[in-house]
Amino acid sequence: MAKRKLTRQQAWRVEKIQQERLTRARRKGVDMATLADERLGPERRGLIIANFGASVELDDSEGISYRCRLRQNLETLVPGDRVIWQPVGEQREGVVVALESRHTLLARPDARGELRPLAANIDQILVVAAPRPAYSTDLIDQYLVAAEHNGIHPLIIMNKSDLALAPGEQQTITRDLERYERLGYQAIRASTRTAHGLDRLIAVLRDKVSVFVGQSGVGKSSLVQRVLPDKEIRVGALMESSGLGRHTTSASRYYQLPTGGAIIDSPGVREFSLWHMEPQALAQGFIEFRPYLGHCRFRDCRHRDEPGCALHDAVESGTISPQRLASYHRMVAAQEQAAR
Ligand SMILES: Nc1nc2c(ncn2[C@@H]2O[C@H](COP(=O)(O)OP(=O)(O)OP(=O)(O)O)[C@@H](O)[C@H]2O)c(=O)[nH]1
Ligand SMILES: [Mg+2]
Ligand SMILES: [Zn+2]
Repeated sequence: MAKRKLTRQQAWRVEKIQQERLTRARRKGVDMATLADERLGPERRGLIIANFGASVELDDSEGISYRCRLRQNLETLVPGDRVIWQPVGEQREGVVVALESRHTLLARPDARGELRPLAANIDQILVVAAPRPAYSTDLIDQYLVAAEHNGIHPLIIMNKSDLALAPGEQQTITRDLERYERLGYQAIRASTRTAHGLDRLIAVLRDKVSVFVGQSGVGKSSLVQRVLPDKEIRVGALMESSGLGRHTTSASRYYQLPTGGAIIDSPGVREFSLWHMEPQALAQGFIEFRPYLGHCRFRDCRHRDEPGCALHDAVESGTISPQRLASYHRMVAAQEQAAR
């Protein structure tokens, strides 16, 4: 409970800082326009399409694209961000002066463990997996925990349903997907080769801002290409020898959908490591655990072999799957390992 209160307070503080920054930037923008740079046009609203580091690409309200530099002291902008910007000159260029507050933000730690934002103002996360490169339910669970933690609706896409698999492998996939469906997560089998499942995919994308995440090489960009055949999207070839993806997509990008809504393609990861979260917070991210949390005999129960563990009882009675509890334990262990 204390944790929740803190989060809300933090959110409020972040909001306040952003509002102040926005006001300050507006004031500064007016000064600049009147005093110094008369080429600087009036302030406008924009939507970030891609971030190239020193500059960003944004769309104005008519969907016209501008390349913009960034005013100093702006935080990292990501696809989906709403900003205030000013055009400069006649070449569809400009300067971003402020970031509007985000209603959701998906972030992940980089190689150095620093949290980097990935996409903003998204409604749903499409966790893409495939038989090749082999998926891991641990990685899917990490995305689900991240989504739940950020209050973003997750769905699972099992791509490459056209691949011929051994019967055992096929059964494992079916069992894994059914486990997620029992938890209430929508799981869609799809193939960009046969178009299997694409109608269902297009239906869930309508009027929502969705981000595609998942391992490199599972076919995120290929799915985006299928949904938007008119766009040119770079798709990678799997390295035949290793079966691993190659990190074809190097930066996230926002694509408006003609049917309403948008999709953000993101670069794949080999591993998605969560930022540091306490075991209790991780447990909250496993939605089926929620009704049992706080009901163990010991307040500091680690849900391992303590007597009177509500989670273990739920596994015994079949309402929590042993796979998900084991996945939770591996996630806690990985966090402890990283903290050392
Ligand atoms: N058999 C099969 N191959 C697919 C399917 N979808 C994509 N692929 C192939 O998988 C490889 C990787 O596809 P991408 O779309 O680049 O994968 P990605 O997830 O965007 O990868 P990153 O950008 O590196 O994260 C390419 O060779 C695609 O042709 C599919 O449904 N079936
Ligand atoms: Mg890609
Ligand atoms: Zn317990």
